[in-house]
Amino acid sequence: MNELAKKVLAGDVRSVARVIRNIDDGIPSVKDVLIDLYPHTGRAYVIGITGAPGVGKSTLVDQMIAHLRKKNKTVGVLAVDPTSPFSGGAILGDRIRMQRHSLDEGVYIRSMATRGHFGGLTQSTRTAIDVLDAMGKDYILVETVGVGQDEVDIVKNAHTTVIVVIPGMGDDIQAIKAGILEVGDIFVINKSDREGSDKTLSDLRLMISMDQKKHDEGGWKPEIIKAQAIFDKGIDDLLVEIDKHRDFIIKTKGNLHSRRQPEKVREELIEMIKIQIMTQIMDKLTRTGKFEKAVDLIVKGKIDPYTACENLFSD
Ligand SMILES: Nc1nc2c(ncn2[C@@H]2O[C@H](COP(=O)(O)OP(=O)(O)O)[C@@H](O)[C@H]2O)c(=O)[nH]1
Ligand SMILES: [Mg+2]
Repeated sequence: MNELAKKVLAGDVRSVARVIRNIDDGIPSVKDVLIDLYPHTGRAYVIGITGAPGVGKSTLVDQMIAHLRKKNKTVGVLAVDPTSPFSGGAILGDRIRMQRHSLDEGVYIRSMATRGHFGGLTQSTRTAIDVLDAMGKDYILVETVGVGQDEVDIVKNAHTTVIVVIPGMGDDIQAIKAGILEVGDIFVINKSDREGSDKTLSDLRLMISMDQKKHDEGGWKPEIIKAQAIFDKGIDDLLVEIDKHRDFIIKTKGNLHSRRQPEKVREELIEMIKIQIMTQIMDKLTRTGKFEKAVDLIVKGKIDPYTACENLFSD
């Protein structure tokens, strides 16, 4: 077995950090580690926490860690920021918010930001989840910022997706309707110490009921929870609801191996094939200088991009 993989399985945090950094940087040799880790994955329960910047996701995650640790559960955290190409301010804030757990051996916190390699953040997050899973964490909390397809794709890796909103986000609630409503298993109205949480509650209820199709078919009916993360309120309710959702998955799917369902496997494999093809072809085209030559010809108006692209494949 790969030495690094052995250390990850033994829970060595420095090795885990190294592997995740290699994933983040798109270092090809990390694959050997992942192959050895794969048989040890599928045990952790993955929770996605998403919502606009500043709604209190990190504060919530920090409290969830504390509650889970009281139950003797180990926790891995990935703070993912699709909006920033480098580990920027948001992620720094996440780290600070969860600082009190940094010396706890039962907690492992990492941030991830896209570095622009082909795999993209969705793929690297999924892989990082595998690493934390293999290292033996019971729960993996994935915090993501930003609203959009990236975020939706990232939370697709979770067993339970928690969407965090705050009171008075009328328009924003309309905005989340677009893509993210259907991936929300639980909604948290955080900062409910502020005015307007009842209005937000009824707005959300309405939106969820309009999405009724899902529950008519015996699907999961998303719950809405009021919370005040900084005052440690609503966290127990949230964890109870997460447990309920977990039971629901087991009841309807038979197990928690969502990643071993044909539909998921297909999706994941296609993603990997895309990356592989892209990497190989781009590698060759840049090495031989053909890519830059094509760029140059297009820029000079000597060829159109359609023909140029075809030419790159034909010889
Ligand atoms: N009033 C109030 N403020 C909160 C609550 N939860 C978090 N905050 C504050 O909201 C700000 C942003 O929190 P943070 O967790 O970094 O949000 P994130 O960007 O979603 O991760 C911080 O100043 C928190 O102290 C809450 O329940 N009530
Ligand atoms: Mg945060």
